[in-house]
Amino acid sequence: MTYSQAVLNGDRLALSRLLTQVENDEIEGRAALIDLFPYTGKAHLIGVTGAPGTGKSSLVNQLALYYRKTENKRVAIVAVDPSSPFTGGAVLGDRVRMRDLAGDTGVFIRSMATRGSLGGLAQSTANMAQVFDAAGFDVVIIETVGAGQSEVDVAHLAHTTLVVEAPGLGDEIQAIKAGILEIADVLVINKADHPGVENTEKALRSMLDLAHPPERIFRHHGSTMQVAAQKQDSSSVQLWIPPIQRTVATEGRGIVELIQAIARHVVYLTQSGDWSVRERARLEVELDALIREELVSRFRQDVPKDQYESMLEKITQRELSPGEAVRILMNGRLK
Ligand SMILES: Nc1nc2c(ncn2[C@@H]2O[C@H](COP(=O)(O)OP(=O)(O)OP(=O)(O)O)[C@@H](O)[C@H]2O)c(=O)[nH]1
Ligand SMILES: [Mg+2]
Repeated sequence: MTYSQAVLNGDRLALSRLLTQVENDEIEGRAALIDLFPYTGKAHLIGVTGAPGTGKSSLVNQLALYYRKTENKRVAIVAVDPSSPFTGGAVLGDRVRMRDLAGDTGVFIRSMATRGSLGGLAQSTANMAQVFDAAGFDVVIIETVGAGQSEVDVAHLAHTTLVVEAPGLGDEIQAIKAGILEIADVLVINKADHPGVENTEKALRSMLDLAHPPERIFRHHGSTMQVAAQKQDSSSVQLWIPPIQRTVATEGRGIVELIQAIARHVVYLTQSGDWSVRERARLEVELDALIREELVSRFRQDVPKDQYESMLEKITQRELSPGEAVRILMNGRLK
């Protein structure tokens, strides 16, 4: 039996091995993704991002517990951040709390061993999410540290992105810098037991007011796509304004309300058609990436290395422009 079949049958060991193959972009992993693709498209992908130490892992832990215990959903967690408690590098308190989930076969926790494998961090995360989706996990939670473009890319995989802030970290400013507010579907002020919650909420609210023009801009791989915020013919579909939820992850406070906010977002996505828009954008990114990769590899096979090198030399000497060189090389290839 292949790993894909075993994964579809619920074999956890096979799942674990397949995830490694997929993460390392091995041939077997690629083949499995093709086998599994027809079984994907059902899971709800939830991205959890935010500055280091805001309590993302603690929150993910609480969300997973709630989905398991109250909604009986199967939950997969992908921790992209290497410093995450899920990788085992955490303080004792965090590891102890992870025991709530240990031994539960409805939960699968996986951390990314490398930052940015061959296909890029976002792509390998997307591939892992596809495997979990096919394996029948209802919810796939992806934790990343919101620090740069790669995290924003990862967030774009998700149907629902939570941006986690904490009072008193000056992270209002960080949020703007990283453009992270733009990707938030739900804003979470965790550590609401700390002083300064009011200020953080006020700052976020005023930024939200600024950030919500009448139409929404959906960005992916450099191009910008305008998505009508409201369907012309349907007055019942409202524009989604990210709610601000307060939580104390360590005590489980605010979790039910956060879960409800996420559920409302799913309803919004479905009714507005945004769910399909996001699916399509994500699959388009994947398709384009694979096409690009395939074209480059065919090109490298067809064009001898010395020919390529001599072209490069001519370009360096300003005898040829890169544009002309491409035309010559491509024509040579196609004839
Ligand atoms: N007081 C308080 N502490 C919290 C809360 N949530 C998390 N913490 C603590 O904050 C620390 C960081 O929590 P994590 O869940 O590891 O935060 P993180 O955002 O995943 O951290 P990185 O993955 O390293 O970026 C831990 O010591 C938690 O126990 C909270 O709501 N209140
Ligand atoms: Mg973490």
